[in-house]
Amino acid sequence: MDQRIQAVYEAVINGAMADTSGLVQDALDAGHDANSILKDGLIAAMGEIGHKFEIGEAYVPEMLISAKSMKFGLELLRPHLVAADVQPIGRVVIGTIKGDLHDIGKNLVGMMMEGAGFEVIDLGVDVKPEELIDAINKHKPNIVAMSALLTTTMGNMKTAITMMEEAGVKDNLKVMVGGTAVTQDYATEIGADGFSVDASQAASLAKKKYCKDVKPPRIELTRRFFYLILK
Ligand code: B1M
Repeated sequence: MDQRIQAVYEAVINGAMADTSGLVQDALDAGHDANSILKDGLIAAMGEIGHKFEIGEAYVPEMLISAKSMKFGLELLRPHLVAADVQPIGRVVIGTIKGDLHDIGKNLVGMMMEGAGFEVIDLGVDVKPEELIDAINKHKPNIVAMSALLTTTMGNMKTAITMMEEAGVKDNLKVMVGGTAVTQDYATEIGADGFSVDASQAASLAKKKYCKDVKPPRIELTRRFFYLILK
C-alpha cells in the first residue's frame, strides 16, 4: 500500500483524530484518487479495528475514537467522492426505538456502518414507528437498523416491523435489530431479517448479506471493464 494511504489507515486505527484530515489531504495532494483513500485507508482501517474488537484486542473506547477519526477523514473526502461519483454501497436508516434513550451502542453501529461504506441516516433516539416509516418513504434505505436496550420498550420494534408491513414498505428493505435487550430468538420472533451482538458484526452482516444486490459504483464498473479488456 502507498505510504500516504498507509498513514491514513494507521491514523484511523490509532484513533489519531487530529491527524486524519491532514493525512487525507496529503494523500489527495499526492494525486491519490478519493475512492482509494476511502477504500484502502478509511474503510480498511475500520474493518481492522472491528476485527480487533471482535477478538477482544480493542474495546468500545478504541472503536469510538477510531470511528471519530474516520469521520474527520470522511468529511474532508466527501466532496471529492461526490465529484468522482463514488456511490455508497447502500443506505441505512438507524435509530434507537421509541421509549429508549440509550444511544452509545446505536451511534457505534452507525459509525461502523459508515466505516463499511454505507450512507447512514441517523434518526436519533426514542424513534417512533411512524417516524421510521416516514424516513423509509423519504430516503428509500436498503436497511433499517433498530437498537433497543430496554426490555420494557423493545416491543416497539415489533410494532415498527408490523407497521412497515402494513405500509407496504417492508419488502423493499432488510430490518436489522440489536442492543443488549435483543437476542437472535427475539429477532426471529418479531420478523427481523438480521441480528448481531455488536457494532462490528452488524456492519459485516449488513455488507455481506444485505447489500450484495447494490450495483457497484460507476468508477468500479469502469475499472472492472478495463481490467477485463487488458487481461
Ligand atoms: Co441505562 N439501562 N437506563 N442508561 N444503561 C441499561 C441498559 C441497563 C441494562 C442497566 C441495568 O439495569 N443493569 C437497564 C436496562 C434493564 C432492562 O431493560 N432489562 C437500564 C435502565 C433500567 C435504564 C433506565 C430505565 C434507568 C432509570 O432511569 N431508572 C433509564 C432509561 C432511560 C430511557 O432510555 N428511557 C436509563 C438511562 C441511562 C442513561 C441515560 C443514564 C445512560 C444512557 C446514556 C446514553 O446512551 N447516551 C445509561 C447507560 C449508559 C446504561 C448502561 C450502563 C450502558 C449502556 C451502554 O451505553 N453500553 C446499561 C448497562 C449495560 O449495558 N451494561 C444500561 C455501551 C454500548 C456500546 O453498548 O448499547 O449495548 P450497547 O451496544 C452494543 C451492542 O448492544 C450492539 O452494539 C454495541 C457494541 O458494539 N448494538 C447493536 C447496539 N445496538 C445495536 C443494533 C444492531 C446491532 C448491534 O443492529 C441494528
